[in-house]
Amino acid sequence: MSLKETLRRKIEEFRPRTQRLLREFGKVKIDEVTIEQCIGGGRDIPSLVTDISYLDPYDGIRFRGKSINETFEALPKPPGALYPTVEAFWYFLLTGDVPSDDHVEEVLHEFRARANVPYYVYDIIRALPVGTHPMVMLSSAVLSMQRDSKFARFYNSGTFNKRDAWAYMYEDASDLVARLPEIAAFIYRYRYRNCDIITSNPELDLGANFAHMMGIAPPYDDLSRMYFIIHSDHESGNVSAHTTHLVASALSDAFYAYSAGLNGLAGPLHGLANQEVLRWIMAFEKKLGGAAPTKENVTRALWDTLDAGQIIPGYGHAVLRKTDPRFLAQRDFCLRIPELKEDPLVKLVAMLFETAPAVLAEHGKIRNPWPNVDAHSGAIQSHYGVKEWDFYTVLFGVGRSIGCMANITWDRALGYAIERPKSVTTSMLEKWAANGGRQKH
Ligand code: HAX
Repeated sequence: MSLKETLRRKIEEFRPRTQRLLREFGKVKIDEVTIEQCIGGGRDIPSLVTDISYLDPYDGIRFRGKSINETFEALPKPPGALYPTVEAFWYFLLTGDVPSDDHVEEVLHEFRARANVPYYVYDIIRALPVGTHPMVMLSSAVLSMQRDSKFARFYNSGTFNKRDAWAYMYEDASDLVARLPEIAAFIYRYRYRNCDIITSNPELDLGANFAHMMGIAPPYDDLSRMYFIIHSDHESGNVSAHTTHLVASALSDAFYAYSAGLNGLAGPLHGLANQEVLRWIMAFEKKLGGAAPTKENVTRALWDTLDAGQIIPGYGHAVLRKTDPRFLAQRDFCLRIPELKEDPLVKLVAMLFETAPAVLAEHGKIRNPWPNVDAHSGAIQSHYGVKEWDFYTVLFGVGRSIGCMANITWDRALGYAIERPKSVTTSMLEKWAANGGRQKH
């Protein structure tokens, strides 16, 4: 049975659960909201539903109930590879089932058929002024493909109905995931390799093809598979996933929605932190002027940053209260490859891991002094020659599309409502504060 048919069956089976919750238990209370949560970015207010991943503050992310290591363990891998294909992971995220080799083969086939990037996407990237950030290139490229959205065509067809909407969202979502590696590699080679573009090799899986189009030898193929999988999804409340979900909730198609999500990912408190980490490390190395990094001078540099009122990029998290397992997955990758383990930048990342949490804890502001996903990726990319750090968030954007696209397909399948939380005024908060809480009428 095809992935789409399997998904159709799963959706039909699942829908009654959501409908029953709404119909029979819609008024059951699940939480209360404080003033601090209201002003402070909505932390911990349960107001989104997803079954694709769940983020536990201490255990980290679980994709469809599996930890990162369990996911790597369970999914089929290409011969000789350490990590599963993105195609296997896409099947798993969408359906919750571990795919067989035949299922993976079918997704590989499907992605090949979908991977053709329309010519105008490249015209748009080329038309952007010199010095444009690669995230603007990526977001513009994604937005431009809205022209060919199958969901938008269905909406305008006069036969639109909520029940079938997911199938058209699935079409756009799959097209987008299949095309992004080629667009990202094009941006890289266009911008940083004198427009020396390497054409796609459709015989390869998504991760290997990306490595090929980047012009980087193995194990960059395995790195790409691992990297895209760990960056895919982090439940729904993070800025990129939430923005994508929010925009799609207005029945905007996948291209409108993900372009918006990418713009959120481009913020330095979110996905751009990976470029900021390498920028911080390079500035630190420059300051050392050739001297070896030691725990003492790393500690001093961390305090200098904090004393200047700046943040330490790659540390802290809105939900996590422990070292991010996505950081540890990247560390594991380094430990498996001897030359990477000995790379000076990778060693410096390890030294920061040993020193920064204690400094941040002593500084006393941060709630979670442990590294997040962005603390490691730049050092690994740099080892394989991708030293242009303003490209790093584009890599994140390729990975994040997998989770966002799986989510908005299910959003439409379950008919989630247009998102519209309620605002209050400061005067109202002051009144409720004086009264010890909001008065019930
Ligand atoms: N360095 C210095 N100070 C930090 C800090 C850091 N890395 N992280 C948080 N703080 C400060 C905050 O600025 C805040 O200070 P004020 O009270 O003066 O405003 C205080 O500690 C409390 O913040 P928090 O509750 O611990 O953190 P938030 O939930 O508000 O924010 C962030 C979470 C991830 C945005 C934050 O920790 C941060 O800015 N980290 C650095 C940037 C970063 O690595 N971002 C990537 C996060 C992962 C991700 O989304 N990747 O895409």
